[in-house]
Amino acid sequence: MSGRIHNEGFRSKVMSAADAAAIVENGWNIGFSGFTGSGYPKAFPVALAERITAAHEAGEEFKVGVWTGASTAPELDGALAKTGGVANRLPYQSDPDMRTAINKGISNYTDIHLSHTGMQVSQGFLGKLHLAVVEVTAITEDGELVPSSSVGMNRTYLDHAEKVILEVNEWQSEGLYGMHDIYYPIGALPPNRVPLPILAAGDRIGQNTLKVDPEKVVAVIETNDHDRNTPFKPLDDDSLAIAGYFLDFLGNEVKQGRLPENLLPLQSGVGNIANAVLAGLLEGPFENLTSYTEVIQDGMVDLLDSGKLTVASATAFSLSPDAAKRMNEKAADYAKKIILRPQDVSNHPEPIRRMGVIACNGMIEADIYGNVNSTHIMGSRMQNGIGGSGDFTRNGFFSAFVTPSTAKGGAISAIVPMVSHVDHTEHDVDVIITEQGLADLRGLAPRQRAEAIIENCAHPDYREPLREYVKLAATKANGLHTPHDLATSLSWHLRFLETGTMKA
Ligand code: 0RQ
Repeated sequence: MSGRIHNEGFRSKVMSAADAAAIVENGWNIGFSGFTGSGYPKAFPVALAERITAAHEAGEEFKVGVWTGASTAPELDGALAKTGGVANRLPYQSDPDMRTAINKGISNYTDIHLSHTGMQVSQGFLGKLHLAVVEVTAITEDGELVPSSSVGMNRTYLDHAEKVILEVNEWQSEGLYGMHDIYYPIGALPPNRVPLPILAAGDRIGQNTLKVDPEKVVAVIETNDHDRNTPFKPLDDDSLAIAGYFLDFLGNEVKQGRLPENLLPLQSGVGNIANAVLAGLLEGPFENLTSYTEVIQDGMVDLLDSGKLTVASATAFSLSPDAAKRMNEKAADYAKKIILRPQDVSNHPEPIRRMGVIACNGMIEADIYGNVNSTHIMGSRMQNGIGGSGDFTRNGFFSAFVTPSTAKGGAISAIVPMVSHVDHTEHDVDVIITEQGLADLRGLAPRQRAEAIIENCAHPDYREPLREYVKLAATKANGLHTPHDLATSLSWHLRFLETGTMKA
C-alpha cells in the first residue's frame, strides 16, 4: 500500500478498480472529481467503461449519468463516451469523444454555469446522485480527505452521494496539503444562506480537508498516475496581438484612474490567448497583481515565480507537464500563494462583484451589437460549454472577450451580423478584442457598438460586408433601435454551411 491512507477503516476498503466498478448499477448518476484535466479519478472510469462495454456485448442496457466539476481527460470523458453508455453529462466538457456523443444525441448534455452546479444538485431536480468518485492526495488518520489538484464539485458530490469511492493518487504531491480552502456553509440553500466572507483574493475562510461519512465509502482504489497535463502551443502572432491590445487597455484604465496600479483581481479563461495575456503581464509594468479565477495555468505559475503576482485563487490547475512537475516538487511552497476552493466559491458572484474581478474569456463569435456565442458552432454543434465564463462575465468589474477575427483559414468571420447562439448578451459584454484591435463597448448604444466592433475588430475581408449589412438593416427596420434585417441576419452562417465559406 502507498502509505497515503492513514486511517485503518479506509485501508480495509482498498480494492481493485474493476471490483469497485462492479458495484455500479445501470441508471446510476455518478459525481466524479475533475476540473480542466486535473484531479479526476484515473483508474475507476476506465474500469467502469470496460464494465459498460461488457454489459452492452451481453445485450444488457447499461447507461450512467456523468457529472463532474468541469472538463476531465480521455481516461474519463473519452473512455465513457466511447461506450455509448453516458445517459447524461454535466456541467462542462471539452473531450472530442464526449462532444461527438453529445452532438449525435447519444448523451444528453446540460451545460450549466459552474457556480450554479452545486445549487442545482442540492435542489434535487437533476435526480438522485448514487455515487461520488473522488480523487484525493491522502486520507488523514481521522478519516478526512486531502484534495488533489482540483476541488471543483467534490464537497457537494461527497455530501450528496449515497455511496462514495475514493482514489488515492500517489502521483499528487503531499505538499498540496494546506493549499485547499473548503468552505462548508456555501452549501446552504435559501433562506439559510450567509454572506461569503471573501474580501480579498487571498482570504482563507474554510478548512484544508474534505469531510466524508465513512459509512458511505464502499471502496478505496490506489493509483499513481499524472493529470492530463497538455503542453501549451507556442504563442502565435494573433495571441500576442490580442494580449498586447488588452494590456494597453488595462494600462489606459489605470491612467484614467478607473483601475488601481496593481489592477484588480484577474480571471483568465483557459487556452492560448489567455496564456499570452499572462505572458504579457510577465513583461509588463504591473506589480503586486492578484488573481481570482477558476483555473491556474502555466502563465500564472510563472507570474507567481516572478513575484509580480502575489496570490492566485482558483478551483483547479491546468498545467503543462513541465509546470506540473515544478508544482509537484514545490507544492508546499506554492501553497503559501495558491488557494484552491470549491467551484461554487471560486466562481461565486458575490466576491467576483465585490472585489471587481477583471474577466477575460475566449469566444466563438460575437455579433455587431456585442452578443457573444461561446458554445455552439453554426448555432447547433456544441463545442465545450459555457463553463465559468458567465460567472465571471456577468459579475466582474468589466468583461472582455477575445478571439482571432476569423476561423477556418478565413472562411468564417468571428464578427457576424447576428450570433447563431447567445451565451453572453450585449448587456454583459464590455470589451471585444481580436488581432485587428479592441472595441470598448461601455456606454455605447447599439448603432455605436456596431461601428466600434466592425471598425476595430472585424477582419478587413469582412468589414465592408458588415458595413453593408448595417446599412441594409437600418433601411429595413426603418431606423429602429437595434437595426436587423431578419431575412439576412443569419445568411452568413447559412452560406458557410452550404458553400464552406461566409464570403459572398
Ligand atoms: O475548431 O477544433 O475543428 O479546429 O472552434 O477554436 O480557436 O481552438 O478556440 O481553444 O480558444 O476556444 C470559445 C471554444 C474558444 C473556449 C472557446 C472553431 C475552431 C476550432 C475551437 P477545430 P479555437 P479556443 C474558463 C472560462 C467557454 C468556456 C469558458 C470555450 C474550435 O474559450 O470553450 O470560457 N469557452 N470558460 O476552428 C465556427 C467560429 C469559430 C469556430 C472558432 N466563429 N465559427 N467555428 N471555431 N471560432 C475555463 C473553464 O470554464 C473551464
